Amino acid sequence: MSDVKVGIVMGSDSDLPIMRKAAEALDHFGVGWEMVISSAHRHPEKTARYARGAAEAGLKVIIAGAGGAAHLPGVIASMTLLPVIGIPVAIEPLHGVDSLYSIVQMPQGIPVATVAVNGAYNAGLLAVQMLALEDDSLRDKLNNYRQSLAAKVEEKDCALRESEAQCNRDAGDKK
Ligand code: RP5
Repeated sequence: MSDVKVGIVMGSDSDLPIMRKAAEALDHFGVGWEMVISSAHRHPEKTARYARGAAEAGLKVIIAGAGGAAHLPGVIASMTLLPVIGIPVAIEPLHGVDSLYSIVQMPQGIPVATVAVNGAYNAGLLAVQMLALEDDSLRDKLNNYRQSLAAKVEEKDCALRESEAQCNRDAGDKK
């Protein structure tokens, strides 16, 4: 059985700097992924082949990102029952508003879970959360991750107030 659980698909290599962040998030949690360049417009046959074969290949989630008239996530979603997370990639001249609307405004019946413009890291996290539904160790890692986020907020709050004493007193209050 393959360790690759998430397919990361993008319309072009120009999306790679953004899409890499999805892989970073998955790496953080030790989730296996593969990356593919395909295109709903420039290579629809390849896109269809990939989407139709994804579940049988062992994938559990597909993350798809594209810019401009960004039909890739929706087209993939139409050809698989796997959950698809869409990433609107910001490109000139509309800076991602075009891709956001293209991806988020799916017709009823074929959902795509759309993250923020260039929100690839969150797409990776959302994929991990989906996989964690059936994986206790991933759930533990996600809990630790959330705690680390809260700890960072506390650190920043302490630094802002520039008073260690004040900070420690407040931390004590919460116990
Ligand atoms: C989309 O067109 C791609 O996802 C990319 O964001 C955009 C531009 O592609 P390139 O012209 O850079 O290959 O299909």
